[in-house]
Amino acid sequence: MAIAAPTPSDKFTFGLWTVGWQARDPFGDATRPALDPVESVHRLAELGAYGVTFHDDDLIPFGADDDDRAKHIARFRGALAATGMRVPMMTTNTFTHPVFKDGAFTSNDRDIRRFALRKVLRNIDLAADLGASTYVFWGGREGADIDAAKNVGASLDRYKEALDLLCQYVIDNGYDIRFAIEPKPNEPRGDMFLPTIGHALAFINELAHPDMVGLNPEVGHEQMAGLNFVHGIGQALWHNKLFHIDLNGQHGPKFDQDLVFGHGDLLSAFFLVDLLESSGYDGPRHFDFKPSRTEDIDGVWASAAANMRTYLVLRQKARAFRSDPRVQAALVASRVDGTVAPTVGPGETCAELVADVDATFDVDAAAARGYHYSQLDQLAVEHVLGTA
Ligand code: GLT
Ligand code: MN
Ligand code: MN
Repeated sequence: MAIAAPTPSDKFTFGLWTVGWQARDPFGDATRPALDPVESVHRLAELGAYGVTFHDDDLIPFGADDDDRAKHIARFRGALAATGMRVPMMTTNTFTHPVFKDGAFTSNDRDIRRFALRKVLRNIDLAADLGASTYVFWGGREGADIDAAKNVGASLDRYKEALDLLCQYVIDNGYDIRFAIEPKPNEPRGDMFLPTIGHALAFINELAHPDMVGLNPEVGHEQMAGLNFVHGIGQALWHNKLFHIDLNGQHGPKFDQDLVFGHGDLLSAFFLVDLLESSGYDGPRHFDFKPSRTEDIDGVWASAAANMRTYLVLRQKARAFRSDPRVQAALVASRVDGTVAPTVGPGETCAELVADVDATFDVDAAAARGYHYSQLDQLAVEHVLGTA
């Protein structure tokens, strides 16, 4: 099937840290040279992306003086202006420098927590300046490797304190920015705070400005915990908390693979695109992948393009799936729309419900009836395989 090339209207974005990953891992050195962010902006624009995202340190080396900082920002602005690329999301690196080895907002060291807040505040000013409307918090080092190391309740108090303060800062400055928490169960810490979509949603409800804080869920992070990402996104949407999304691929519970989108659980990727495209979510389709350590620099750009192409292929397949009359009949046979009707009638009381001896309801027949989900799933598989 013919798949159109990506265009900015598809809203595909990439972190500078994705294509820029030099492929250092815990056991081996970098396999690729450093990439100039200006080059990344140009190359991604040529490939049809809408924009880039970045951590402060991806653009401005940690500890740079004011002159240096201004120069990096000016060059980067030049690349944005030359290409029309946008910066819809920004974030802070509070995990690489050794000062953050025990966390940032939740470090046991108060001075480090204060330093982390200053680092974030400064970068939020830049985010507002560059027009980023989403600011992400991935708590890379927020957590522990040893249970005795943390007072979990107090740590969550400090996490909340940080987010409440930052929300107030955004309000006081009149910035058009919302925050998005990115959950992850583990890695680099053995156990991280706010490990899943569910934990983060519950935490957001305890904040001073819950309306300003949502989620940036990542495919692989939920799948590392054995969770169903499509259901996680379904629930995030239900709470109106899907502020942003990190698309990539993962093969089940193991280290965070950050594969190209669709290169892990393909059927889940298909249903994810199906859901996103019908949900009204109109934010960026943000790829947070790591080009394999075995790729050279050409392979970096080829795999960046692969993310977008896979998304577009799946988008087309999802549309074909939904408009296939056999799928529509199978959905009826499976009674998927059955949950749309409220279970209890308007104004019906519990007493009325209990008293209702519905002569038409045959418990044995209802128990025996099949739901035909297998034929529905087979149709999805055939659509993905291109044999439907
Ligand atoms: C880091 C992490 C990602 C986060 C990034 C944002 S940084 O690469 O693995 O999942 O989205 O802080
Ligand atoms: Mn990841
Ligand atoms: Mn991510």
